[in-house]
Formats: sequence, structure tokens, C-alpha cells
Amino acid sequence: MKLSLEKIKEFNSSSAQIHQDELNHISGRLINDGFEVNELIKKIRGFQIAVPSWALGAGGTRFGRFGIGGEPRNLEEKLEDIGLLKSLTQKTDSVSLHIPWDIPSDYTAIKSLADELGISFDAMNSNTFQDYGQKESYKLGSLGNAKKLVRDQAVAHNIEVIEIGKKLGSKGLTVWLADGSNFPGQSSLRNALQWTQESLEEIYKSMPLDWKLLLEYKPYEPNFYHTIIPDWGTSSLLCKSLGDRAKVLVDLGHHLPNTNIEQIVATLMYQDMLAGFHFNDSKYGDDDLTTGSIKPYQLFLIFCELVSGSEDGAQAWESISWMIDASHNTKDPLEDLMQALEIISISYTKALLVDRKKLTNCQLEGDVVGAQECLQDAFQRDVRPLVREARLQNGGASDPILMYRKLAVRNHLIKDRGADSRSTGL
Ligand code: LRH
Ligand code: MN
Repeated sequence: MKLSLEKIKEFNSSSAQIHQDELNHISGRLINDGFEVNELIKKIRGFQIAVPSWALGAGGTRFGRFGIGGEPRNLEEKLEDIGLLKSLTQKTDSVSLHIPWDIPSDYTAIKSLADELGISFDAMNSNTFQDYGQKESYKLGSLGNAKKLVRDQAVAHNIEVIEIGKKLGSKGLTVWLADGSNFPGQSSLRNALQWTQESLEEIYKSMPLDWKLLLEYKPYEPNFYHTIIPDWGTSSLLCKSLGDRAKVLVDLGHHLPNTNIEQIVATLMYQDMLAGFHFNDSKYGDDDLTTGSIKPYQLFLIFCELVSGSEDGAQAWESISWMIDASHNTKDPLEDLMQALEIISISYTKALLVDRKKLTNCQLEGDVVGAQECLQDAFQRDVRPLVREARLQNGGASDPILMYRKLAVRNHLIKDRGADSRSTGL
């Protein structure tokens, strides 16, 4: 379903005055406090987030999956849905593909459709955590499997994913390994790590020189005793052994309860080792819930580290990849993604409003309350008019979800694709 700029302009006209009043109000306050409002809006406009190809249909758990209807049945329809998200939010201009779920049947056609929709291909994701007809099973691991035959097959798969990405113009490979064990004694913990390192070396050597490897860690699931790459330290250790184009991917859901993720981000930026993010949120485990829906203050604190780390030159903002990785069990996937894109923009904008000079002084003087008040001042600001203005200046809808519902897009998708169409993915 395509949305014309005219249609969006027409929709926006009904709330233009309210928006202008709200924007004038916060702009007045910010100018008083010494902020460059146009500079802020320029930064928000330029901040684009990749959408995962596997999160455009209803996700599920082992207890069941509830279809949403009108789900994209192939890569073309996935790109169309991302094109729709782009038109409404002007916050996403790229897709992260997962192989073999998204192997293009016609590269030329896919590339021209993506060009037409203004979508590029972000990091590619390999998949050695499922069996999809390959010769050797990944049941007991892949790059770290005790059997060399399985390791070689997994390496070959990653090299195949790189070849697919090269044809689409991608510049990155994300490797997440489910590899591990469910019981003590099942695996040789040291050998499994060594085999994984050797396999990653093969993959790294096969990557074009302008590509980066994003190594994703996860403490548990689907293995529940050990995971070969369980944390940022192990991922960082492996990346450093590979070379400076290998860095650590932080999936917000891949942490044990109460982990200080913003500190992990600060530590990785300190070493210029942060590859990027898989944004989502969670209450307990890898719940893949809507970003910022459970712990919005943590997301804000993470962006505070990202803004200060890039402003202080610890790591370049441009070198970091921004992607959502979520699974939608009870929401319309497109509405969930629009919510996530909004809260990510809001968290970034609030982090830009931290008075860093005042904060640094408080930190140096040991003014603990003063320091926290600097963060609270920024976090408590309602920046939605700024985020909306950035979206409007990019040609988006003033309220993407409201417009999506007003146009009954999901009903149209169900009519076109059927009530039980199913998208590839988790
Ligand atoms: C693993 C993960 C990984 C993807 C998968 C879909 O939990 O976060 O990033 O490959 O989800
Ligand atoms: Mn992930």
C-alpha cells in the first residue's frame, strides 16, 4: 500500500495549529535554556533506524502464535510494508535481512523496488540456529560445534550470506550464535570457544574490506546451561582477535535482570568497540517487547552514553548501527514498530537536552543530587513536538499510528493478502 505525500499533507493539516502551538511552547523554553532548536531538529531528522525483515508478521512463543492477517508473504511485500513505515514515520530508510528467510528470488527486481521505496539494505543476518534443509544439523551448535563438518558448513553459510549482501549493497554481517549447551559436561567450554574463534576468523577473512562484522551476544536461550558468546566481554574478546572491523552488537534483551546496559555501552564506546543495537525491551528475559515500553529511563540513559561518548570523541556516531529487533505476539507489527521508532527518537532527543557542562561540573564537585537533577531535567521534558516537527519536515505524518488506523491499512492488507497470510521470521 503506497501513501502519497499529498495524502499525508492533507492528514497533517487537521492538527497543524495544535502542533505549531506545542512546538512554539517547547522551542521558547529551550531557546531560554540556550539550546539551538533547529540544530536539534536537524539531528532528529537525520537519525534513521533499520527495521528487521523478520518483525513484519506476528511473532509467537512455544505456547502459541496468533496471526494478525495481511502479513507480508514474500520479500517484495516486506519491502512494501517498510516503505509504508517510511512514508508515515520518515524514521526508517533501511531493512536488515535474515538469511535464509529472505533470499531474494530476483535481485534486480528487489533492488529496483527498494530503490523506488528509498530503502537500503543494512546488516545481513546469518542463521545457524535452525535446520532449514541443510546437510548437517545445527542442533548441537554451528560455528562452535564439536564436529568440524558442521563448523565448515556454518562458515560456508555465513560466506553465502555475505555474497547475497554484496549483491544488495549491504555493508555488514550480524552473527548471533545460539551455540551452547543445556547440561554441565555436554560441551568442552574452552574448545567450543576456540572452535568459534577459528570459524569467525574464516568468516572475517571472507568479508569485503568495507564491511563490518557485528557480533551479537546473549546469556541464554535456546541453550539454558551455557552459551558460547554470553556477554559483551566474550564478544569483545573475539572481535579484538579478529580485527578492527569486528565489533560488539548490543541487543537490549540479551542481558540478565538488572544488568547496567548503559555502562556496557560506555565501556564499549571507550574502546571504540560498539557495533550497534538491536532495540527492544523486556521485563524478564529476551522478551522482544516494544522498545521503551518497560524501561524508558534505561533507554534514555543508554542514549546519554551514546551522545556523550560521540561528542567526547570516544566513538564516531556514524560508525554505530541502529536496528530494531522485536517480536509482536499481541500487537499489529506495524503499529508496534511505529511506537518503537517514536520512543527511540524521543529518548535520543531527551539525551541531546542534557546540560552536559553542568553535569560534568556536578560530577567533578561531587554534587550527587545536582548531577541526577541534570538528567531528570532532560528526561522530564516533553519533546514530542520536536520529534513530530522533524517528522513533518521529512514529509511524514504528524501522527503515524492515527493515520495508519484512519486509513484502515491493516484491513486493506488483509483484503490483498488474506487473513491467514504468514510472514517468514520467528
Ligand atoms: C536472537 C536474536 C538475533 C536474531 C534473532 C531473530 O535472540 O536477537 O538477533 O537473529 O533474534
Ligand atoms: Mn537480536
